[in-house]
Amino acid sequence: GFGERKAKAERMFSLMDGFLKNDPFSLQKDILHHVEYTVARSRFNFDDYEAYQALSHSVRDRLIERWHDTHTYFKRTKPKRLYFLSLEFLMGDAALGNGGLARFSACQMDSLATLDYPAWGYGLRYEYGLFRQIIVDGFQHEQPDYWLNFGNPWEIERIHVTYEVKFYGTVEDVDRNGEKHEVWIPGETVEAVAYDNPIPGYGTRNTINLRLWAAKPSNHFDLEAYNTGDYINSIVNRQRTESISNVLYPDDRSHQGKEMRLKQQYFFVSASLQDIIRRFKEAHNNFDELPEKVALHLNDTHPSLSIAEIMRILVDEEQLDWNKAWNIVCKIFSFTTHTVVAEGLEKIPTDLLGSLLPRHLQILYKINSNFMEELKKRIGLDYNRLSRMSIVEEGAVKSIRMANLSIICSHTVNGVSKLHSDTLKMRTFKDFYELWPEKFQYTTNGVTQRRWIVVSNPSLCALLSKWLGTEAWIRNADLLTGLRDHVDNTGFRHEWKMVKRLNKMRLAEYIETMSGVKVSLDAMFDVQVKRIHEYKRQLLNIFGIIHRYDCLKNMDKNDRTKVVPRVCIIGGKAAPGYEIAKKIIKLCHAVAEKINNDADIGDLLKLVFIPDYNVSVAEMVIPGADLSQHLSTAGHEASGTGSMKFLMNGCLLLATADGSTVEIIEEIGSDNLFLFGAKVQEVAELREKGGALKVPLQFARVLRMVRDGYFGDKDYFKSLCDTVEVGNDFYLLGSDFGSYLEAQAAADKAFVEPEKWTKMSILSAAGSGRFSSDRTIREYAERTWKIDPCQCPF
Ligand code: GL9
Repeated sequence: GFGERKAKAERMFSLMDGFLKNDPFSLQKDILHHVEYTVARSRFNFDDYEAYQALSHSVRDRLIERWHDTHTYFKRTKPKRLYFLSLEFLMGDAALGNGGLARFSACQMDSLATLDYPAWGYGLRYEYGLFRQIIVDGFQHEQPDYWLNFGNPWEIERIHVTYEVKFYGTVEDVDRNGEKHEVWIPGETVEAVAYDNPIPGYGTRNTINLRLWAAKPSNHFDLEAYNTGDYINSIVNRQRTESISNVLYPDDRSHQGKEMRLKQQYFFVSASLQDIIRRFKEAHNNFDELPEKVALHLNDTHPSLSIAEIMRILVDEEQLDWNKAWNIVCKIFSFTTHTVVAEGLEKIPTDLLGSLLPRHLQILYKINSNFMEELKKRIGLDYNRLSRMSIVEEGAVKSIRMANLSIICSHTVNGVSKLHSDTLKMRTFKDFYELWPEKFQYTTNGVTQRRWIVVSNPSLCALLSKWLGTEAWIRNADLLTGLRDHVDNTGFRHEWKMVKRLNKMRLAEYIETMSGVKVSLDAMFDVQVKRIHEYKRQLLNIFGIIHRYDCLKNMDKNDRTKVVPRVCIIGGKAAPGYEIAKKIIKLCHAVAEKINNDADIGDLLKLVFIPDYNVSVAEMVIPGADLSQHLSTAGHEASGTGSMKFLMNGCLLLATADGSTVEIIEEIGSDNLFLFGAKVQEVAELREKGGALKVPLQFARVLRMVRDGYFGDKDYFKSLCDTVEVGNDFYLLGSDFGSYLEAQAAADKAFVEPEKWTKMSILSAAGSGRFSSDRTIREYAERTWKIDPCQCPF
């Protein structure tokens, strides 16, 4: 009874001596304890790394305690839970993701915990995270990131939370109460082990879980192989199964139809759903309540095999009637798509799927044929439209369209910005929008101010709290608008400038150690950091720099004194197989080599490529930037989240009207950023003009310089130059160049008026509140997931 439980709890509590304490003395005691008993070094003799280990174990203990309390509370109160399914999480030290999509997942976990939502994240524990980029002679080389080498104190290995995941095999008919049923007889079994990563909320005891799966060989031995004496080969085969969760695929936005990638996806989906269903069944004895208790979120199409898997579980294992199962399933999934172009959407060849997951392929066919029947009733026999909307793509390689599957089965389809969502409705998924307009929503992305201000910019953090008179903005970023009240206060502006200067100093030191280039703190720090992609137009930036260099060279010595000095900083990784992106990196180095060693130029212009751009580097670079560039051809960047981090840190944006920038303008006003380039509705027309397009002379001149070998490696850069030649310039660098240079000139002009610049900087940060992932998560929770906060008491 209750009294008994209470007495037991009290006794436990007295034994525990209450919760772990957070005062310095208690922490010191704990750290020493862990030095001796966890790290197994003497308290009188340990090095820095061992001190770090002991410290992290002391923090970890506190996280575990909160984790337990939170989950006990969730279990007791039985709220509807959100399961956030993502193949990528870019947490920081653990680089288990590629770029924006993965970092956004990490920011969302932070907000889910902080806002007390009963949520779990599920992902894969890749042993090799995103490759490390090293630059040799200006070329990118990839090195493995074996991040687990020195152990990972932030995870908890759950050796008892394991599930079998099956692959291959055949589908056979079985008789069940006189009815014929299909069941899967799998051929290979792999075991999934859970690794839990506690995610603490800020200003709450709630600590949620990010559960990552690792593969290990199953204990189900292949008896035959062992008996036939092929012992060694059996062991080797067993070890091969471990490789499923070994390595993260480093290609953003392109799918390759590789078997291992499909295996990873199913491995992830199967383990996560077994875990979720087990938890649901602990508290319920039928599935009617599933939609009231469980929300499953598909972070892009990567986990969309979940749909087929849950149908298989409900129909084949739980023996629900197909229609009943389908009705339940259609109420639990929501889906966010992070891409723009139809070519970027995931497709799985049916022969690959059929061999790896034969039963799932059957299920997908059945889902599709039911959908096609329903569709014919709604739209008639419009065969073109039917074939566009089909889950199955006929053609040279018959394949499954994961986006169509996700849309059909989800109650909500989310875009990541207003502009992106319009593109989805009008272009990419037009057919579906016309069928189900109510399914289509947008929830603009956001980033967490806890990491992107509090952790990475402590001086700004202190300044904000001082002038806002409260730390409440850390949980409520809308309060940042309060900065507008102080924008005319010279004392405030002075402190604001000092903070920026301090961060520039920190960044300058980093640049010097990384690249040996000494930079002037009086120069404008101009930054473009993100994955290297043609559509993000790092090449436009480099061409702008070449143009600036060319102008300086041709300028009268006296006129040079009027030029605003710049430190141009570029960073980002290219997908290993993306040749053009790799050439952009090489060109950046070639141009830097020339400019930085030109005594004529001195501090007026510097170009540095920061190698191995990652979360830690971002924490250093973003607070130190004066200007940041977001140059995607309008209509190509679904949202963009880097810009939001710069904005929060009082960095001015130079950007196209693409993705979330459109909404940033709504918040800060077009006077407070440097906008340029073709608008999204102009892009198609410009492309049609092709060879007849007008391109400024300066662009032609810069292109000629690169072509003629002014920066060396003439032959190597030829194919790169070809991509922007008139008539072939898909991303419209040429036609946007004039407008780009004007925006750059406007930035220079503003920079020489420090008071004006500082005001723009303050107003940027003041308008960044909407781009907190707290707002994003609250919108998702209320509109899409329909979940309520569930705050653990104490
Ligand atoms: C992306 C989009 O390209 C970005 O515009 C968007 O901000 C993020 C998050 O929604 O998602 N989609 C995508 O595949 N990537 C994105 O950054 N790429 C990587 O994650 C590398």
